Amino acid sequence: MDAAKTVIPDLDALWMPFTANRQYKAAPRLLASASGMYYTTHDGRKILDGCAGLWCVAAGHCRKEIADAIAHQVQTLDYAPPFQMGHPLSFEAASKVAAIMPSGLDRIFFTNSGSESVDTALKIALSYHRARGEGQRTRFIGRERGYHGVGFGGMAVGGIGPNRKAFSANLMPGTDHLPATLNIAEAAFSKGQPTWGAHLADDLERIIALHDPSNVAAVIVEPLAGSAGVLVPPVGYLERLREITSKHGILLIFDEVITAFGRLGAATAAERFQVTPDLITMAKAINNAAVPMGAVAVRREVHDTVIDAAAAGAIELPHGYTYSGHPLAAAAAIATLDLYRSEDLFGRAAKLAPLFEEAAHGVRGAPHVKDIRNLGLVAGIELESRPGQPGARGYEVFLKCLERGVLVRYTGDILAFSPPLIVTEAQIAELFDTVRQVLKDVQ
Ligand code: PXG
Repeated sequence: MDAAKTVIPDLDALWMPFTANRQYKAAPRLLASASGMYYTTHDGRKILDGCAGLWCVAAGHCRKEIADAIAHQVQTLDYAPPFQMGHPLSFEAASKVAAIMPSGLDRIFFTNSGSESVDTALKIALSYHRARGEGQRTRFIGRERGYHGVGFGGMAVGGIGPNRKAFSANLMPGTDHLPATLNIAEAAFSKGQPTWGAHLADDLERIIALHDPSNVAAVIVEPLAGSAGVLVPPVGYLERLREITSKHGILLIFDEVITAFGRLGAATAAERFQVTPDLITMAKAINNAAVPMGAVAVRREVHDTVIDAAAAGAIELPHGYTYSGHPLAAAAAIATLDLYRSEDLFGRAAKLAPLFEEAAHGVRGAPHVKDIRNLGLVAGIELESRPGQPGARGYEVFLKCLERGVLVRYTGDILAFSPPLIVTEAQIAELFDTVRQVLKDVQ
């Protein structure tokens, strides 16, 4: 298709997700094609992808190996029911995912999104405690500013106020929240993990004591919080969460929807931080986002406990999706994981990280910059908000970067950067140079 000739379609019927629909439709921005590090817009402009789509296209766009695997699969076996039936690729994909998870987390449940992975993990946690005869362990603890998707479970453990506001009375009961770890007064412009803030994990002891440990099922956190604006865990913080949860028999869930598959320079954040949770939720880069897919990796003992508690012939976990382990998604996952390995993309992310860090922090001193945070191939640049207009400046920077051919993500007045792991040194420089220039032009 000639991208330059793409016509803008009628926009009315589509209710767009997490979008200011009226504002968008008044001045639409359409992407027509993509390749490697670049998108092409409907009017033929090339855009450097500074955020891997939405943190998900880790191997770069339209990779031939992945496209070929999907094309072959759709003509071979388009769909197979996943309940009481199977097809080889979902088993193969599970083995490949298990192989790169932390040691012991080698049982894989497939979903179609991060939100579904989170709700699945919460249900597995409840099922595990019930199977052990501790069915009273029903409480969950999330964290302020955490994002765990948009299911009722994920929203409840999530900590983003505006996402919860309209649904407040209907959220899953019995959830508490740890404090967020970001403190700009104490840790502004930290490179990598801040040294301030490990003590915030001690709040977990307080919350657990309030409800009694015997009532708490699981703690869920993003090891590095992405959506709420790149919150890097303080040194020692995740270790402390692990210590406290283990002490009280509480499961620890890492929501790695953003961090899994190389983003931090290792297969998982768990590996990067050397802290092993009991469950890991993932999605996005699991198959380079070519077909919707998510998964939960489960510690074998947790899996075996649920499986072994059921009567012979009984369905052990009454949970699953029509598209769990979909043949196209599984084919894409196998091809993607092979690409990650053959091109050593996780290693590449680790090697580029110091340069990426320098480039991101090179924006320090530009107008409006309040904080810069980074780890692996993730960076966040927090801007001072315009008085009385939170988010307006972030939106304007996003638009102006796009005009100059660079796609960045913004959340309120925080800019987020998470390029595909194939990004070059020159493209990293272009990304942050563009932002620096744009900041000079923004009120
Ligand atoms: N958990 C985490 C940690 C996420 O980042 C989800 C769950 C939900 O995944 P699904 O696939 O249901 O959307 C996410 C999603 C952003 C942004 O700009 C981040 C996400 C989604 C959309 C935008 O930061 N993360």
